[in-house]
Amino acid sequence: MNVLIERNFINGAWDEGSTGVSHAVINPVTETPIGHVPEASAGDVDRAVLAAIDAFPAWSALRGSERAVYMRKMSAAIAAHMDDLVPMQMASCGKPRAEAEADFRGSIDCINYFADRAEELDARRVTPVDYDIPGYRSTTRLEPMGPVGFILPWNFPMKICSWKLGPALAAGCTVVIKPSEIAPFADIFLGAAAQEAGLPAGVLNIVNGRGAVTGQALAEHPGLRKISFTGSTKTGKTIMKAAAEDVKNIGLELGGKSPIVVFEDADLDLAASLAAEGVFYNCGQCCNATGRLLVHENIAEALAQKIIEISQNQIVDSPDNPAMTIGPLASKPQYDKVTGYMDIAREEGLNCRTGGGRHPGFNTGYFVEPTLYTDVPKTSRLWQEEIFGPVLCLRTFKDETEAIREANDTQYGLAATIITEDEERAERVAAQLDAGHVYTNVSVAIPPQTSWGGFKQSGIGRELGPWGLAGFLEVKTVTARR
Ligand code: TXE
Repeated sequence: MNVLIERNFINGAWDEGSTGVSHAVINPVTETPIGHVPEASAGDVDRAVLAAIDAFPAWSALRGSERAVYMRKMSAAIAAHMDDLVPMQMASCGKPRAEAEADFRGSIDCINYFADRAEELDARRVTPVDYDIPGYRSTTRLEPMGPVGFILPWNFPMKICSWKLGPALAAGCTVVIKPSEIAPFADIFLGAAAQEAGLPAGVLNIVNGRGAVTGQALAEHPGLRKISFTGSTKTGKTIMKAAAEDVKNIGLELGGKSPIVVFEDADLDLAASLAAEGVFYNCGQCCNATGRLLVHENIAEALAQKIIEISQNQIVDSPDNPAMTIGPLASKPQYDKVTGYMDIAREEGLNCRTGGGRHPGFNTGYFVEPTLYTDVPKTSRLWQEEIFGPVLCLRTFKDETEAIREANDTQYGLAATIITEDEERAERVAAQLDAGHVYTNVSVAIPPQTSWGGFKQSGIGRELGPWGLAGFLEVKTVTARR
């Protein structure tokens, strides 16, 4: 099967769209197209939403255990095509093989996790309310929200889609998906997975296109009851305004500028390896990238030296090289953004300890050097803003109070990492950090059983775990005379 499908998927069928216009999807290593996808118009979005509306009554009337069967068939279809999907994802995102595989494995795990939740929902769907008011009795019903829309990013196309798709299908919602125009093919494959699973027509629909047209049409469509979005804070605000028009529910998983806080008692090798991984994984294009390194002043230089060594040992190359550890940035806009911050660093006179520019080994491709800046002033744009590249900024602190204050001194609040050998301190600090997920002495894994989402301008709502499912359910209480 060709997993690179250049179509929309509407009402169970592949669809060319009505505009006759398409755009190229670019390989970030070669800067040449790997395929094209149609630009869906507002009319095409409307057809997809109407299909989701039509499919909703029958899909939501199924038992959760019946929906779970379809969901498991979908995750099996993804697993069955991994050999083709992984190279396609490496070519469209520039990901190392292991990271591309992890995107699909994470997706399979997540869909299966929510298939289990769909089964459990049958017993939880209607529950009596425990109260004693003479003459009254109440029950609480959990109802699916309705047809919903997803607007997706390009950094983990499959996993992030599944964080929304798993709970939505489990709850009984039907969906319209708009993949990112930068890396759409993994998400478009979900149409093929839906066909292989025998999913009823209209339960899952896919419309391709750019944000300002296709995404905006989806966010504004009055037929949807929720928009679940992952992307930039700026676009999240635009979607929030569009959704306000008819008071849609929203789930926003937005950017971050997450701190990694290293205390004086830390295991320095562990700290260096987690700090490097925190900004080099996926070439730094992670919403939870720990780009702000806060280190106790007594160990800052020793830690910086270790990070410089790790940075210089990275193998920056095309994913075709099995030994590579860091690929290119995923797109030209992202390359321009990251190298733009490196230009700002030069203008601000930042102390660049390694890297700091385009990678000199390549004439084509969006390759940049793994980079470390130290003594970065708090006022620097590199300290304040999400870079979304392999760029680490370091500042020092004197004591725990200062570390917590500096870690929280940001508009974002998605994730945070603490490195210390003192478990009591780790718990005390974790409780005081403004972040949706705090890690202590470990890599930033996101199992589907946990929660994902941010404080402050990192978003609204939580994905994954029971909270993810709750995000696609309405609560209805029915009160009657006893
Ligand atoms: O994001 P956008 P971009 C951050 C990261 C990155 C920056 C820009 O800092 O450098 O965002 O990336 C759709 N109405 N993150 O430009 O614009 C768009 O088509 C409706 C963080 O890719 O947010 C795509 O499908 N939709 C992040 C999706 O929004 C619109 C992941 C994301 O695009 C729209 C990615 C509109 N007006 C980027 N405009 C994370 N949280 O993981 C755009 N879109």
